[in-house]
Amino acid sequence: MKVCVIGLGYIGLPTATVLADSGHLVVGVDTNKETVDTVNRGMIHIAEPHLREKVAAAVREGRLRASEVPEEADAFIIAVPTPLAADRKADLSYVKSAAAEIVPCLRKGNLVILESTVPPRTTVDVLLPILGESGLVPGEDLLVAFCPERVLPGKILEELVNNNRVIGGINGKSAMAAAALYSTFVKGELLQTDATTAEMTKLMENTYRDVNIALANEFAMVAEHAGVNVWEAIHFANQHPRVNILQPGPGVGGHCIAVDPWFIVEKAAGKARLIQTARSVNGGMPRYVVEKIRQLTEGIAAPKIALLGLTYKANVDDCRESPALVIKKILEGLGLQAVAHDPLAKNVKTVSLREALSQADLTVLLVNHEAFGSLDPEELAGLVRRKVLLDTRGVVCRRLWEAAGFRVEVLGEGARPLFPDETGAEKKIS
Ligand code: SAJ
Repeated sequence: MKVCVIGLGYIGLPTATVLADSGHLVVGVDTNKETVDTVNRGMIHIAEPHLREKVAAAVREGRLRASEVPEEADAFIIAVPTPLAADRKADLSYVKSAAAEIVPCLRKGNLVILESTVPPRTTVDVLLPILGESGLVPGEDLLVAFCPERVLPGKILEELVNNNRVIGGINGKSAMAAAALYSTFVKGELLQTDATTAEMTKLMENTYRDVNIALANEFAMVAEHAGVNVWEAIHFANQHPRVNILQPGPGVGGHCIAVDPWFIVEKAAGKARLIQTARSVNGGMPRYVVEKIRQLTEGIAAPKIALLGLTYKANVDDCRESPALVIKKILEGLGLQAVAHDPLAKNVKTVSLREALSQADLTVLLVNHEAFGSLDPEELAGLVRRKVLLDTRGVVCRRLWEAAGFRVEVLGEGARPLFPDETGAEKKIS
C-alpha cells in the first residue's frame, strides 16, 4: 500500500518508519522544511531508541521519503499535535489543516485515519465535514477511523508493534479497513469499535495515569507530615495483589498526560471533578518542590541552585510541559539563580555538569535519567559550595551521598526506613 503520514513528530515518524519496514511505500509529510530535509537525508530530529537506524534504512531502500505536501495514496494517517489552548480546550487547528490539506488528494476507496488525541466526537463532528469537501461520502467512498496511539516515549518502536490497539471506525467497513492496515505491522490485538468510543478510551487511559500519579503525589505530601517514608509505604502497599501505586515526583509533564484530561473536562459539563482535582494536585507539585528548595536555601544570600534534569521524564530529550522547566522558571521569577544540567534535553538552555554544580548551594535531582546513575558523589562534593541534595524522584542511594558528606532530603520522606535494604526503599541510581 502507499501510505501518506501527515506529521513527522514523535508518533508520525516512528509510525511511518514501522509502516515502511513492513513493506509499504510511505510518504511522510511535515510543514517544517528542516524536518523534511532531515528525514530525506536518512536522519532524525527526535531522540528515540533505534529510530535512527530504522529511518536510515527505510530512506536508503526507497521505502520512506518526506515531503512538505501530501500526495495521492491508498491511506492517510494524521498524526499532528493537539496542544492545549489558553482556554484549556483542545487546539484542533493542526488536525483541521492536515485534513484540509489531504482533501485534494483523496480518491474513492481511500482510508483516512486520525491518530492525534482529540476530545470525544472530533472525528465525527470536525474531521468528517472537512473530508466531505472532497465530494466523497465518508463511510461509503471514503473509509475513516480514529486509531489512537498508546506508545510510551522511550519504547515507541517496541510498543508500536506489540501493544494492543483500539480501532474506531465511523462504521464497520471503516474499522475493518483500518484494522487491515494495522494488522500489517501490529502483533498485539486489534480491538474494533466506533470512533467516539476510541477517542474516549484514549483520554481515559491517560487520565487514569494522571489521577493515579496525583494520588501518589498526595501520599508523598501527607507522608511528610505524618512522619512516614512514602517510598517504603508504597513498596509495601504494592505487595497487595490488587494495588499498584505509582511514583511521586516533581509533577507531571509531557504532551499527553498533562494535557489529555482537559479534553475530557472540556466535554464534561462540570462532571469531571476528580479529574480536575488530580490535574491541580499534579500541577501544584512544582510549587511544592520550590517551597522545599526555599527552605533548604533559607538564610543563604544569593544561593545558587543546581538542577539535574530538565526533560519531562527520564531518558527522553523532550521538555514539553516539563515540571522541571516550571520549577526553573518559578525559581528565576523569585530572583534565584537556577542553573540546569541535562545530558539529553533538547531546545532548552543547559550547562555542563561541572558548571551547574560548581559553587552550588543546593543540588536538586529533578529527572532520574539513567546517565545520572554514574554521578560520583565524591567528585561532586568537591565542586559544590554546600553539600545538600534534594531528590524529587526517590532514586538516589542515600548511603553513597551521605558518605561523601551530603545532607540528603527526599520528596515524600517523612522518616527514614527502619530496614532500608529489606523494603526495596534503598535506591536504584547512584
Ligand atoms: N510520572 C510520575 N510518576 C509515575 C509515572 C510518571 O510522576 O509513576 C510522570 C513522569 O515523570 C512524566 C509524566 O508523569 O512527567 C508522564 O510520564 P509517563 O511515562 O507516565 O507517560 P508519557 O506521557 O511519556 O506517555 C503516556 C503513556 N500513557 C499511559 O501510560 C497511560 C503512553 O502510553 C501514551 O501513548 C502517551 O502518554 C501518549 O502519547 O498519550
